Amino acid sequence: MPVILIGGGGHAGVVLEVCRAAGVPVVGVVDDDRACPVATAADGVAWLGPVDGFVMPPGTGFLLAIGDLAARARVLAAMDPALAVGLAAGAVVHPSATVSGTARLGDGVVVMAGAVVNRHAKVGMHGIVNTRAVIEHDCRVGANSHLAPGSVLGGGVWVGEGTLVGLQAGVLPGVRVGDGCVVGAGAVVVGDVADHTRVVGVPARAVGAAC
Ligand code: JB2
Repeated sequence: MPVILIGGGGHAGVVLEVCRAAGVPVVGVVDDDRACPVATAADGVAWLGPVDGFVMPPGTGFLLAIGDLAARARVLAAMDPALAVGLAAGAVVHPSATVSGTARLGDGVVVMAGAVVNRHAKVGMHGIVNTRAVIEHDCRVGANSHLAPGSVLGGGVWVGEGTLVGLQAGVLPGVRVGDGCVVGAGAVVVGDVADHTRVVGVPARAVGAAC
């Protein structure tokens, strides 16, 4: 299905390249800023208008292409829920990523170059599996969560919705990380993390609430 990117910044540029590598046609970009980086002659992507009031053309799906999780949630919340589900594009996977045939990716998930999603893992709608992230067997990742570049979830890890696992962070096998959490870059999570908690360090410790 041809897709429209929602958001036209740095993250969208990477999503655009994943789509092109995967052979998914990109119709254009929707962003409040007409001069957003992706809507340039170099990328050859049309600017279709601002987010507010944008109506998806028939036969197209959308990919959330904003990196910030709070902004993504705001955009989703402003959509008609039925429309948001009905028009979300299927998952888009870079050809250099490895996704097990038994893994399940929700609509709108983007799997970037070199990532691995192993046996029986599940990633919820609009998840970001960023460059070289690894999701081991039997993991569950909730909707609209972001596994940043180089992050690793051990086998059977559970990650809630709207959670960021930062650059090169790791979560040990079987650990549960709640909804709306932030795992700082390079942290190693060795025990369960309550909802809306920010953890940093090795071993990771809570340092307050995630905004
Ligand atoms: O609340 C919002 C909103 N916040 C940002 N509502 C709407 N409708 N649009 C929003 N945006 C749009 O997302 C901005 O207009 C802008 O075009 C785009 C954000 O672009 P930026 O390049 O600032 O960030 P990004 O989200 O594309 O990338 C970030 O996240 C990635 C995961 C960067 O930190 C990247 O380095 C990172 N890899």
